[in-house]
Amino acid sequence: MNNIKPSSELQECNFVDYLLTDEEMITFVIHGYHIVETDFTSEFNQSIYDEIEQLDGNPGDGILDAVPKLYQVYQHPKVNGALASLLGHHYEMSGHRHCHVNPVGSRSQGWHQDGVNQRHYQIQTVLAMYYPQDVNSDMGPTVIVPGTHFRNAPTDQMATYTNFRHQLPLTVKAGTVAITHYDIWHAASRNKGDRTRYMLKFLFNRKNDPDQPWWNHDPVTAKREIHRLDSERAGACSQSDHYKERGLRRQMWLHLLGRKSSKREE
Ligand SMILES: O=C(O)CCC(=O)C(=O)O
Ligand SMILES: [Fe+2]
Repeated sequence: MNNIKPSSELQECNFVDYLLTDEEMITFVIHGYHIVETDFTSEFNQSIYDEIEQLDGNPGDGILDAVPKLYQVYQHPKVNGALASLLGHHYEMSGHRHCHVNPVGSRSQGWHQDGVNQRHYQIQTVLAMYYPQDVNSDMGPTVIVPGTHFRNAPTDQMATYTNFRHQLPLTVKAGTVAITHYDIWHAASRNKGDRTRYMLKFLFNRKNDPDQPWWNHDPVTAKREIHRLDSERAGACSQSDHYKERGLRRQMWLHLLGRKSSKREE
Protein backbone atom coordinates (compact mmCIF):
# COMPACT_ATOMS: atom_id res chain seq x y z
CA MET A 1 0.00 0.00 0.00
CA ASN A 2 2.91 2.40 0.42
CA ASN A 3 4.20 1.94 -3.08
CA ILE A 4 3.06 5.14 -4.79
CA LYS A 5 3.18 5.06 -8.56
CA PRO A 6 3.37 8.13 -10.79
CA SER A 7 0.31 8.99 -12.87
CA SER A 8 1.97 7.88 -16.12
CA GLU A 9 1.56 4.32 -14.86
CA LEU A 10 -2.13 4.77 -14.19
CA GLN A 11 -3.14 2.59 -17.12
CA GLU A 12 -0.66 -0.16 -16.47
CA CYS A 13 -2.16 -1.89 -13.48
CA ASN A 14 -4.00 -5.13 -13.79
CA PHE A 15 -7.74 -4.64 -14.20
CA VAL A 16 -8.80 -7.33 -16.63
CA ASP A 17 -10.21 -9.46 -13.83
CA TYR A 18 -12.43 -6.57 -12.78
CA LEU A 19 -14.03 -5.51 -16.04
CA LEU A 20 -17.77 -5.00 -15.75
CA THR A 21 -20.25 -7.60 -16.97
CA ASP A 22 -23.03 -6.97 -19.48
CA GLU A 23 -25.50 -6.81 -16.56
CA GLU A 24 -23.42 -4.12 -14.84
CA MET A 25 -22.96 -2.15 -18.05
CA ILE A 26 -26.69 -2.19 -18.79
CA THR A 27 -27.35 -1.13 -15.20
CA PHE A 28 -25.00 1.82 -15.72
CA VAL A 29 -26.69 2.75 -18.99
CA ILE A 30 -30.11 2.77 -17.28
CA HIS A 31 -29.25 4.22 -13.87
CA GLY A 32 -26.09 6.23 -14.60
CA TYR A 33 -23.91 5.00 -11.73
CA HIS A 34 -21.79 2.12 -10.48
CA ILE A 35 -20.54 1.65 -6.93
CA VAL A 36 -17.08 0.17 -6.31
CA GLU A 37 -16.23 -1.08 -2.85
CA THR A 38 -12.47 -1.30 -2.55
CA ASP A 39 -10.55 -3.43 -0.05
CA PHE A 40 -8.37 -0.67 1.37
CA THR A 41 -7.80 -1.05 5.09
CA SER A 42 -9.55 1.30 7.48
CA GLU A 43 -6.08 2.59 8.45
CA PHE A 44 -5.37 3.54 4.83
CA ASN A 45 -8.69 5.38 4.42
CA GLN A 46 -8.24 7.06 7.80
CA SER A 47 -4.71 8.17 6.87
CA ILE A 48 -6.13 9.95 3.79
CA TYR A 49 -8.80 11.58 5.98
CA ASP A 50 -6.10 12.74 8.42
CA GLU A 51 -3.87 14.10 5.65
CA ILE A 52 -6.76 16.11 4.25
CA GLU A 53 -7.57 17.46 7.72
CA GLN A 54 -4.01 18.70 8.06
CA LEU A 55 -3.95 20.58 4.74
CA ASP A 56 -3.52 24.29 4.88
CA GLY A 57 -6.55 25.27 2.74
CA ASN A 58 -8.12 23.44 -0.18
CA PRO A 59 -5.51 22.84 -2.91
CA GLY A 60 -8.14 22.48 -5.67
CA ASP A 61 -6.65 20.58 -8.59
CA GLY A 62 -3.46 20.20 -6.50
CA ILE A 63 -5.13 17.66 -4.18
CA LEU A 64 -3.38 14.73 -5.88
CA ASP A 65 0.05 16.20 -5.22
CA ALA A 66 -0.96 17.19 -1.71
CA VAL A 67 -2.25 13.69 -0.87
CA PRO A 68 -0.34 11.30 -3.20
CA LYS A 69 -1.98 8.26 -1.59
CA LEU A 70 -4.94 9.13 -3.80
CA TYR A 71 -2.99 7.64 -6.70
CA GLN A 72 -3.51 4.27 -5.07
CA VAL A 73 -7.26 4.82 -4.86
CA TYR A 74 -7.53 5.52 -8.56
CA GLN A 75 -5.17 2.66 -9.41
CA HIS A 76 -7.24 0.10 -7.54
CA PRO A 77 -7.95 -2.73 -10.00
CA LYS A 78 -11.71 -2.61 -9.33
CA VAL A 79 -11.79 1.12 -10.00
CA ASN A 80 -9.67 0.72 -13.12
CA GLY A 81 -11.77 -2.21 -14.31
CA ALA A 82 -14.96 -0.17 -14.06
CA LEU A 83 -13.41 2.92 -15.70
CA ALA A 84 -11.87 0.89 -18.52
CA SER A 85 -15.21 -0.83 -19.16
CA LEU A 86 -17.11 2.45 -19.35
CA LEU A 87 -14.53 4.60 -21.15
CA GLY A 88 -12.39 2.14 -23.12
CA HIS A 89 -8.98 0.92 -22.05
CA HIS A 90 -7.16 4.12 -22.98
CA TYR A 91 -9.13 6.47 -20.78
CA GLU A 92 -7.40 9.36 -19.05
CA MET A 93 -7.60 11.12 -15.72
CA SER A 94 -8.63 14.76 -16.12
CA GLY A 95 -6.43 17.49 -14.70
CA HIS A 96 -9.49 18.82 -12.86
CA ARG A 97 -10.28 17.27 -9.49
CA HIS A 98 -11.54 18.56 -6.19
CA CYS A 99 -11.78 17.70 -2.53
CA HIS A 100 -15.39 18.42 -1.58
CA VAL A 101 -15.61 19.38 2.06
CA ASN A 102 -19.00 19.02 3.74
CA PRO A 103 -18.61 20.51 7.22
CA VAL A 104 -20.81 19.86 10.23
CA GLY A 105 -23.93 22.07 10.10
CA SER A 106 -23.77 22.65 6.33
CA ARG A 107 -26.88 23.33 4.25
CA SER A 108 -27.96 21.13 1.34
CA GLN A 109 -26.60 22.02 -2.05
CA GLY A 110 -28.97 22.64 -4.99
CA TRP A 111 -29.47 19.89 -7.57
CA HIS A 112 -27.09 20.29 -10.47
CA GLN A 113 -25.25 18.48 -13.23
CA ASP A 114 -21.49 18.88 -13.40
CA GLY A 115 -21.72 18.12 -17.12
CA VAL A 116 -23.22 20.15 -19.92
CA ASN A 117 -26.95 20.76 -20.09
CA GLN A 118 -27.41 18.69 -23.18
CA ARG A 119 -29.24 15.45 -23.87
CA HIS A 120 -26.97 12.93 -25.51
CA TYR A 121 -26.17 9.23 -25.58
CA GLN A 122 -22.43 9.06 -25.00
CA ILE A 123 -20.25 8.32 -22.00
CA GLN A 124 -17.43 10.79 -22.58
CA THR A 125 -16.69 11.61 -18.96
CA VAL A 126 -17.47 10.05 -15.60
CA LEU A 127 -17.13 11.28 -12.05
CA ALA A 128 -15.28 8.97 -9.65
CA MET A 129 -16.04 10.03 -6.08
CA TYR A 130 -13.96 8.50 -3.31
CA TYR A 131 -15.10 8.68 0.33
CA PRO A 132 -12.28 8.27 2.88
CA GLN A 133 -14.75 7.85 5.76
CA ASP A 134 -18.00 5.97 6.28
CA VAL A 135 -20.90 8.18 5.22
CA ASN A 136 -24.20 7.55 6.96
CA SER A 137 -27.41 9.44 6.21
CA ASP A 138 -26.63 12.12 8.83
CA MET A 139 -23.19 12.90 7.48
CA GLY A 140 -24.14 14.82 4.37
CA PRO A 141 -23.98 12.12 1.71
CA THR A 142 -23.89 13.01 -1.94
CA VAL A 143 -27.41 12.38 -3.23
CA ILE A 144 -27.93 11.35 -6.84
CA VAL A 145 -31.08 10.93 -8.93
CA PRO A 146 -30.66 7.69 -10.89
CA GLY A 147 -31.52 7.91 -14.58
CA THR A 148 -31.18 11.69 -14.82
CA HIS A 149 -28.03 11.55 -16.97
CA PHE A 150 -30.52 11.50 -19.85
CA ARG A 151 -32.53 14.44 -18.53
CA ASN A 152 -31.92 18.06 -19.02
CA ALA A 153 -33.09 21.19 -17.24
CA PRO A 154 -31.59 24.65 -16.83
CA THR A 155 -29.46 24.61 -13.70
CA ASP A 156 -31.30 27.50 -12.05
CA GLN A 157 -34.58 25.62 -12.50
CA MET A 158 -33.08 22.33 -11.32
CA ALA A 159 -31.85 24.02 -8.16
CA THR A 160 -35.42 24.95 -7.19
CA TYR A 161 -36.46 21.29 -6.85
CA THR A 162 -36.43 19.82 -3.37
CA ASN A 163 -36.72 16.05 -2.97
CA PHE A 164 -37.30 13.43 -5.65
CA ARG A 165 -39.09 10.21 -4.76
CA HIS A 166 -36.32 8.04 -6.13
CA GLN A 167 -33.30 10.12 -5.12
CA LEU A 168 -30.50 7.99 -3.72
CA PRO A 169 -28.22 9.14 -0.88
CA LEU A 170 -24.80 7.56 -1.35
CA THR A 171 -24.44 6.19 2.16
CA VAL A 172 -21.23 4.25 1.78
CA LYS A 173 -18.42 2.53 3.60
CA ALA A 174 -15.02 4.21 3.81
CA GLY A 175 -13.03 3.35 0.69
CA THR A 176 -16.01 3.38 -1.67
CA VAL A 177 -15.62 4.94 -5.10
CA ALA A 178 -18.95 5.93 -6.68
CA ILE A 179 -18.67 6.25 -10.44
CA THR A 180 -21.40 8.27 -12.14
CA HIS A 181 -22.16 9.59 -15.58
CA TYR A 182 -20.96 13.19 -15.78
CA ASP A 183 -24.48 14.49 -16.40
CA ILE A 184 -26.27 12.81 -13.49
CA TRP A 185 -28.24 15.16 -11.23
CA HIS A 186 -26.71 15.28 -7.78
CA ALA A 187 -26.16 17.44 -4.72
CA ALA A 188 -24.37 17.39 -1.40
CA SER A 189 -26.86 17.05 1.45
CA ARG A 190 -26.82 18.70 4.87
CA ASN A 191 -24.25 17.36 7.30
CA LYS A 192 -26.19 16.75 10.53
CA GLY A 193 -23.39 14.62 11.94
CA ASP A 194 -20.46 15.46 14.16
CA ARG A 195 -17.51 15.23 11.79
CA THR A 196 -16.53 16.73 8.48
CA ARG A 197 -17.39 14.61 5.46
CA TYR A 198 -14.85 14.57 2.64
CA MET A 199 -15.41 13.42 -0.91
CA LEU A 200 -12.63 13.37 -3.49
CA LYS A 201 -14.03 13.99 -6.93
CA PHE A 202 -11.91 12.95 -9.90
CA LEU A 203 -12.97 13.10 -13.54
CA PHE A 204 -12.04 10.52 -16.16
CA ASN A 205 -12.40 10.97 -19.91
CA ARG A 206 -12.74 8.67 -22.85
CA LYS A 207 -9.99 9.25 -25.40
CA ASN A 208 -11.40 7.35 -28.38
CA ASP A 209 -14.87 6.59 -29.67
CA PRO A 210 -15.73 2.99 -28.83
CA ASP A 211 -14.76 0.59 -31.60
CA GLN A 212 -15.56 -2.59 -29.64
CA PRO A 213 -17.05 -3.56 -26.27
CA TRP A 214 -14.27 -2.99 -23.74
CA TRP A 215 -16.01 -4.68 -20.83
CA ASN A 216 -16.40 -8.40 -20.16
CA HIS A 217 -18.87 -8.76 -22.99
CA ASP A 218 -20.67 -11.99 -23.77
CA PRO A 219 -23.18 -11.69 -26.64
CA VAL A 220 -25.41 -14.41 -25.11
CA THR A 221 -25.67 -12.65 -21.75
CA ALA A 222 -26.12 -9.31 -23.48
CA LYS A 223 -28.98 -10.69 -25.56
CA ARG A 224 -30.68 -11.94 -22.40
CA GLU A 225 -30.31 -8.58 -20.64
CA ILE A 226 -31.03 -6.18 -23.46
CA HIS A 227 -34.80 -6.03 -22.84
CA ARG A 228 -34.05 -4.09 -19.66
CA LEU A 229 -33.16 -1.06 -21.79
CA ASP A 230 -36.83 -0.87 -22.77
CA SER A 231 -38.60 -2.09 -19.66
CA GLU A 232 -36.62 -1.05 -16.59
CA ARG A 233 -37.42 2.24 -14.86
CA ALA A 234 -34.67 4.19 -13.16
CA GLY A 235 -37.34 6.00 -11.16
CA ALA A 236 -40.76 7.51 -11.48
CA CYS A 237 -41.10 9.44 -14.72
CA SER A 238 -43.74 10.34 -17.25
CA GLN A 239 -44.41 8.04 -20.17
CA SER A 240 -43.19 10.71 -22.54
CA ASP A 241 -39.84 11.07 -20.73
CA HIS A 242 -39.55 7.30 -20.55
CA TYR A 243 -39.90 7.03 -24.35
CA LYS A 244 -37.16 9.61 -24.80
CA GLU A 245 -34.79 7.91 -22.38
CA ARG A 246 -35.44 4.51 -23.94
CA GLY A 247 -34.21 5.83 -27.27
CA LEU A 248 -31.12 7.32 -25.66
CA ARG A 249 -30.38 4.10 -23.75
CA ARG A 250 -30.48 2.06 -26.95
CA GLN A 251 -28.22 4.56 -28.70
CA MET A 252 -25.80 4.52 -25.78
CA TRP A 253 -25.64 0.74 -25.80
CA LEU A 254 -24.98 0.59 -29.55
CA HIS A 255 -22.36 3.28 -29.23
CA LEU A 256 -20.60 1.37 -26.43
CA LEU A 257 -20.62 -1.77 -28.56
CA GLY A 258 -18.72 0.20 -31.20
CA ARG A 259 -21.60 0.36 -33.64
CA LYS A 260 -22.16 3.69 -35.21
CA SER A 261 -25.31 5.38 -34.06
CA SER A 262 -27.12 7.37 -36.67
CA LYS A 263 -27.86 10.60 -34.89
CA ARG A 264 -27.12 12.61 -31.78
CA GLU A 265 -30.30 13.42 -29.87
CA GLU A 266 -30.31 16.76 -28.19
O1 LIG B 1 -19.96 17.22 -1.88
C1 LIG B 1 -20.75 16.54 -2.53
O2 LIG B 1 -21.26 15.50 -2.09
C2 LIG B 1 -21.13 16.96 -3.92
C3 LIG B 1 -20.48 18.26 -4.32
C4 LIG B 1 -20.76 18.60 -5.74
O3 LIG B 1 -21.39 17.88 -6.44
C5 LIG B 1 -20.27 19.84 -6.34
O4 LIG B 1 -19.91 20.77 -5.61
O5 LIG B 1 -20.23 19.92 -7.60
FE1 LIG C 1 -21.39 18.45 -8.49
